[in-house]
Amino acid sequence: MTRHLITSALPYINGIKHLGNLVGSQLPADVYARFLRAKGDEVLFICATDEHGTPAELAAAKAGKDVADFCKDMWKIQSDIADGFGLSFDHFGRSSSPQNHALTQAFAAKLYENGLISEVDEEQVYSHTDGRYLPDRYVEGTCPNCAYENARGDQCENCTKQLDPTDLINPRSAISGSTELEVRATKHLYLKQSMMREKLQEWIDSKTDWPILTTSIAKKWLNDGDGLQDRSITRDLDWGVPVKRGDEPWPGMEGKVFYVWFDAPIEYIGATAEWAQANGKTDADWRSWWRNDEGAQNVRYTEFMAKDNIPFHTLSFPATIMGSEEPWKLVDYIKGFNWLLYEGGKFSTSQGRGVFMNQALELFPADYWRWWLISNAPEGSDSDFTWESFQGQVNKDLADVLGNFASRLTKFTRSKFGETLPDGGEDSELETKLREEVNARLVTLTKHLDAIELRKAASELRAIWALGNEYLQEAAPWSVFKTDPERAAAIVRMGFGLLDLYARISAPFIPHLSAQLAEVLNSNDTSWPSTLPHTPKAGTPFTVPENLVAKIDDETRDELIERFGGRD
Ligand code: B3M
Ligand code: ZN
Repeated sequence: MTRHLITSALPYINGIKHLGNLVGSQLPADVYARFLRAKGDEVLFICATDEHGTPAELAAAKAGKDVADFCKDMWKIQSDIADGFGLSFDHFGRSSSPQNHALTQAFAAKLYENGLISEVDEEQVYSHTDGRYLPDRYVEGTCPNCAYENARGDQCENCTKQLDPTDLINPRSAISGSTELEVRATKHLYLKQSMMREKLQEWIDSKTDWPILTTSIAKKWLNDGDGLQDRSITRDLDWGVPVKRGDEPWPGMEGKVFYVWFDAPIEYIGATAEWAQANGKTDADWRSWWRNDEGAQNVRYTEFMAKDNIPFHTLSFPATIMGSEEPWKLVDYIKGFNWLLYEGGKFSTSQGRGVFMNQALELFPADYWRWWLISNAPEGSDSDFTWESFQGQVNKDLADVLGNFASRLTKFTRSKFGETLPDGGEDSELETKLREEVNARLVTLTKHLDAIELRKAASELRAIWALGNEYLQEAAPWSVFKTDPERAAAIVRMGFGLLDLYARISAPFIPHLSAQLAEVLNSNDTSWPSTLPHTPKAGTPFTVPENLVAKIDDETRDELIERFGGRD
């Protein structure tokens, strides 16, 4: 049994996330976690809100709330939405937790001890209009790398380049829009990432099985020399992890906090410590997931994230881990995602363009979204959410193929045989052929899930569902029944076998619908099957599932295009 540590990139606390955020990290991580649990592996699936930094302060100010209160309320909202989508985190933590504070300060102390932190007189943007320093996102302007005009002071969204506010061309305040900015000197801590170049290079080079998207982004920033500049890891802000060396004060750094991208990945560890505390476990329990000297050497650690987060996870966070010279676990596999577009354009939180997670849940059951998003996950390239495609896939795959199979089979069986599975009849060549086909496809499905190839996995699952319909079509129990009821009995029992299989193998993708399917035979075996299991026994009671999947009609689709600002 393998022990799997799985983390999803931590959603920022600044607002409710859209479908693009969901498919770029939390959802695929959930599918993988559910699959591995079904296979019988030990899984710890961790996520948390990323609560520090300027985005949190800006959002709290906009909401007219104290930042700590804002974060507390928004954590609850995000946590409830995650539940609504069936995201099966073992713990959904908060980067503002005491655990993360302590770990972040401890890492900083180690890095300092190892000569990897320097104190630098730095230039900071000061705004006269706003009467304050403007770190990171408080400054916006034109990207020096790609000329994108709305680049933020921490990173260009367009080309993923990590930036400092002073790098921006034509900078302006994100609070007031003012361009009356001045560059002033203040002292900050720098992480000497450049000293780690060789180690990081060697480590990335050893990851030959990683997706090209992940390694290409890592290598790009590693090799252009720029991505590995020494970076400032402190900020002139109130909200965040206070700069300390472990428990000790850090002379000259009073009133400053660590940069959000320094403490956020450490929260993967912090949230694991929070998980232990919340579940009455010991320090040794959480450390066994993270410390190679305390049990984590046999843990496989997989991270999920969208492509703009890749530089931080392939370079910055590993630099922190390696630089500590302590046996903390490094990631084993990074699954990165491209962008999900909305009707051909960008999802935009600021412009409210696209579908947000709370709205999605109000409109349709979570599984409709899960199914569309996973089937169209932006793995190899960007993918495009359109209402038409969403409608088409829900109606075809979930209603016509899966839902229809379940209701046709159960209704027919009840009408001819009553509410327990009928006796008699033997398998024919048709069933043997079906078994072979299903088993072959099961091998492929399992292979794709093991490799976290989610689109391929979804399409294989869809093909297995389709086999059920084709089988019923060909075996035609409704006409066979007239002349040979025993044979019809064998056919429907086979059908129930498939239904039960579907409940189990669909669960990572559509857990709620799968649970409804499992209820049909009241089965509670959720383990991952390697072959189509034996057909359920005659006499087994069953129920007919109600309202499995409701189709989306054209009128509704058009209303949604209208309401969500479809095409511009
Ligand atoms: N919060 C960025 C984002 O939401 C960031 C991820 C942190 S992962 C440690 O895209
Ligand atoms: Zn750029």
